[in-house]
Amino acid sequence: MNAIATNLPREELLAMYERMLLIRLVEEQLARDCAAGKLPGPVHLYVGEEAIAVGVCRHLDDRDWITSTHRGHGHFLAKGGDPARMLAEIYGRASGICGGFGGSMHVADFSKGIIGANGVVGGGIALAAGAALAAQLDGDGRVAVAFFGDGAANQGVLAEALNVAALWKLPLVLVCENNGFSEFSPTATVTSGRIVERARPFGVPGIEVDGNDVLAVWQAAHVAVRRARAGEGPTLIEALTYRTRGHVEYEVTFLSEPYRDEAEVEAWKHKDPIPRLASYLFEHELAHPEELHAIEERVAQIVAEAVRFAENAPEPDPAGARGHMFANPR
Ligand SMILES: Cc1ncc(C[n+]2csc(CCOP(=O)(O)OP(=O)(O)O)c2C)c(N)n1
Repeated sequence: MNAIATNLPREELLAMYERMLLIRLVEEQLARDCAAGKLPGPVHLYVGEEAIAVGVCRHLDDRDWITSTHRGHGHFLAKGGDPARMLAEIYGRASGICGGFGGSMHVADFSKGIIGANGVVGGGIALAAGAALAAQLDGDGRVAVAFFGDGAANQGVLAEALNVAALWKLPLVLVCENNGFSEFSPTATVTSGRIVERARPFGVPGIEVDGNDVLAVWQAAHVAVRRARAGEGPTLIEALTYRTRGHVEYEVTFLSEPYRDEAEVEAWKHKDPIPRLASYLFEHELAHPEELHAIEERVAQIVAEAVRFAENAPEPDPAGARGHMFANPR
């Protein structure tokens, strides 16, 4: 671990612990909701990958932009999105962050710089490149971050974004979350070479990082965001991680056979980023178990209130659906 990350103030470490936990508890809630048949649409959960969104977004403020993926709840919450309005959106309610018309794969909040989750694999990469160009034209020091998966790294748009961002020195940070799978295909069966090395032909720095170590992610993002803000151009970060839940929550209902080894899943659960940060805090005498317990209770309370808000919110008026489809409806 780099010296800067290990010298982080205790408050910063506790804030990261709390935010990772918020994502985890919201996702576990959604897993239960999905199993109970409560959700109107599919959810792709981020369980096990929380350190990436949190370690990166700690360097951003509301004016910076992020783009996300179909697995986007963690990015939304890490960037400061409201859990209650996100849950209401996923439950399809009028108080949802997009009025209940977007659902899980479209949670967005421009006031927080969250351009949105995205059902188009790789779609967020181009949107972030555009946001980075806008930031550069505005000259106000904002940066844009694209989160995307290893599957998305095989879309041509990554090369296009690397090319133009390197050429124009755009304030862009490309964060590939390599969780070992693209739907049900192991990464090794669909991806050649190392993703991090795809930056090199464009003269862009590439940083490979343990995506389950929030301090390592924080450190990599520190370097990349500083570079972007200083006008030095883009960076590609490849964060190695694993999704310990399915690709999509209800996959058990349509998969005829398992596509991965249970022992592998269990092994990765032992690298869970949240207990890992807790162990770091205890080992370095930066927190007592009671303190973390108090954080856990506080976060559980926030999630319970968010669920209550979402459950009690009204359904949207179906007559309004087309109003959200066009900027200037005729
Ligand atoms: C352009 C496009 N192609 C295919 C799909 C179908 N699809 C949805 S998720 C997914 C896998 C994406 O894998 P990855 O980018 O590694 O993200 P992960 O699900 O692992 O987080 C695919 C192929 C899609 N939504 N969009």
